[in-house]
Amino acid sequence: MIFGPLVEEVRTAVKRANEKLRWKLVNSDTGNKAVAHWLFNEILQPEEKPMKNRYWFLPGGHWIPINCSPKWKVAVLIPFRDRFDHLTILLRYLIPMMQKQLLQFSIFVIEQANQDLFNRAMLMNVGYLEALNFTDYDCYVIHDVDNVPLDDRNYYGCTDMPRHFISGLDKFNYTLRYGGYFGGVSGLTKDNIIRINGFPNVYWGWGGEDDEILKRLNSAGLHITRYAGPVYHYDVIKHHHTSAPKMKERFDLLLKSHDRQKTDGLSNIVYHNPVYEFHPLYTNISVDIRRI
Ligand code: BGN
Repeated sequence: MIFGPLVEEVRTAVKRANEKLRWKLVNSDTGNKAVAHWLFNEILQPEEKPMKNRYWFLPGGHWIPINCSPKWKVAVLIPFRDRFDHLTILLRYLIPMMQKQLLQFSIFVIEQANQDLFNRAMLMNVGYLEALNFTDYDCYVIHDVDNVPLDDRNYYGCTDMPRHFISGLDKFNYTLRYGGYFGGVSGLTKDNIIRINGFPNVYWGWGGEDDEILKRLNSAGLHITRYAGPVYHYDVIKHHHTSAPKMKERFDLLLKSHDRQKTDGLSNIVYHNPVYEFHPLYTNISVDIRRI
């Protein structure tokens, strides 16, 4: 749907990119920082870089506007495991929306490759660090896979950061359950993320990590912006999965979040051998994160 008649051309480009590029990215001794852009230029032939909707498309869901210099270079980070049916729905909305907004953007799906409890915030750290391999993003949108924006005027650039993008969810009659909610879809500049030492690595299981991220921001003197009104409404995709187990220790962790801010986050994260896979609409980074 996104590519229309270009779909075959895109499939071929993606296949070629996986053959030619992937190993260079995973092979850390190439010292990859921000070289993916260069690798794409150097290694892909012009016919492997299709154009669509006034955008230059690079395999793995990287979109660069052709006729304007974009106001923001946005990395969309989607923490993920086993929700492929949600992902296809989300991307169907997200990609045309961000193209209309003339942003430069890349979509990264950060997949937890094990059966341990899901750790959304640690995947966000991985996504932030791995995205540095691609280009110098100045804006990060952290996106739950099942939150679908309903109005394409909900701008995903990093103006008035840090931001919470949601004014209401369908399941709460388009309100929020509490004013300090910071989950679902949030936006941070690169500088915001560095200022708070990234995200906590200790939240395994459902809940609390978003509250801690908000606390981190506030204690760094960063206050969030949230706009009101229907432009910022989202629908949450309904599903039949059993809910993720809630994390019992989250109350204690939250109480002590201040003590961990400097030591738990980008400063101490460890993970090994992320696996890259380019897909037409996104780059999948699969990673077996472990307790630190
Ligand atoms: C909150 C959770 C958030 C979650 C929202 C969803 C906690 C911490 C204990 C105070 N917070 O209750 O993580 O995103 O619900 O509505 O569980």
